[in-house]
Amino acid sequence: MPVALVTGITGQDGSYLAEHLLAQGYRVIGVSRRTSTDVGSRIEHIRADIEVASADLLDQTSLLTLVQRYQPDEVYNLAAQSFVPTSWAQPVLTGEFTALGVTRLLEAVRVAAPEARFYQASSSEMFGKVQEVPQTERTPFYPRSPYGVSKLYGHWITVNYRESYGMHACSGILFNHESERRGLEFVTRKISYGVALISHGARRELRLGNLDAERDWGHAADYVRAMHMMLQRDSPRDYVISTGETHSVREFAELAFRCAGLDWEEFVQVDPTLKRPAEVDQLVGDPRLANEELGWRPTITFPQLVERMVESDLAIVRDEMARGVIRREEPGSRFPG
Ligand code: NAP
Ligand code: F7E
Repeated sequence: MPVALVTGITGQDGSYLAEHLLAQGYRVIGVSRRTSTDVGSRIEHIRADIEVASADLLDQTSLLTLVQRYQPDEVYNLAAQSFVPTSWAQPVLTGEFTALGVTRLLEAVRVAAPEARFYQASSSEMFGKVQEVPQTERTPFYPRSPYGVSKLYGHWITVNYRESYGMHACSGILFNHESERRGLEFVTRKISYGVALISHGARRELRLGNLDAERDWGHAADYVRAMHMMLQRDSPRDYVISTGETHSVREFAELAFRCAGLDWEEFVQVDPTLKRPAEVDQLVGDPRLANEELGWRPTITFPQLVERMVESDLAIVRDEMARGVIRREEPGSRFPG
């Protein structure tokens, strides 16, 4: 039974990747840091099928001990401080997790399991102020946030360990991928959950920032398949993983409200305080290399993604209201930014 070590197991991608690897017959070791509250809701349904080990990207010894103990065949580094606005509020911490954390894990693998195959979760945020459209594996990078800069470090250190030590290390340059399990602070889930709250009468408005930003949005379940496919290649190489389509935040909102039979313009308020110090205006990836060499293709379309997220949040909010977790909106209160 091949052994896969997955950091960031409690995150969106960690949960989908674990499901996929279990279906492929792997022994899955999920890595979680110690927290004072339970962060395991996304993996509750597979908790009996995986093992969860404790380690932190900030702690070199914990990572080395982990790799020594489990001797993984494949290591997927999904852990990161992944929310772009927080990277301006906590730039040093973001660099520690999202940049140097990659070196710490690579060092642990180099020392304790050098034959293991290593996947780094790189990001389209590295393209930032885009230098060409669409973006490919050869497009120059121009990150626009401390998060993007940190991911770029993680990307190049992975290339460097591949070239310096001959390790089977590669990066997936993944464009935005969302799901019913997306964190509530990211714009797609903020919208789908906001639509559900409004639809059930628990809120009267949804405050958003830049409606003109355009993203290449896919579904996380499709994207984790690409991560696994990349590690099955004999020679490691980096790939852009995207749908090749771009849509604005406005379009996402319009469609999401329509899924619930509502007109977005009646409920969405633009809040300038939610705009970013430096924006990534438009992202659209060219996934042809992954199509051709990996045989990877997304299966969930943009309208299906939006519909799935809205349907899921309508059910979640219905249940939360039935349990009294959400109260109907008091007059004058506002949806939190
Ligand atoms: P996510 O939901 O924010 O999950 C991040 C994970 O990292 C969580 O499990 C979190 O654990 C863990 N983590 C954070 N700091 C850690 C630390 N110091 N030590 C150990 N674990 C730590 O992110 P995601 O959407 O699943 O994304 C997965 C990866 O892909 C991230 O690296 C992200 O930057 C990258 N990425 C995401 C996208 C996207 O559109 N989703 C696109 C490109 C790249 P806690 O539960 O304890 O907080
Ligand atoms: O923002 C705009 C915002 O926070 C998307 C992460 O997974 O993907 C993600 O980063 C766009 C931006 O994701 C609101 O200004 C408008 O232009 O959902 P987001 P992101 O910043 O693209 C990349 C690939 C990653 O690697 C990251 O880890 O939407 N926007 N109004 C808003 N965004 C938020 N969050 N909230 C708003 O109210």
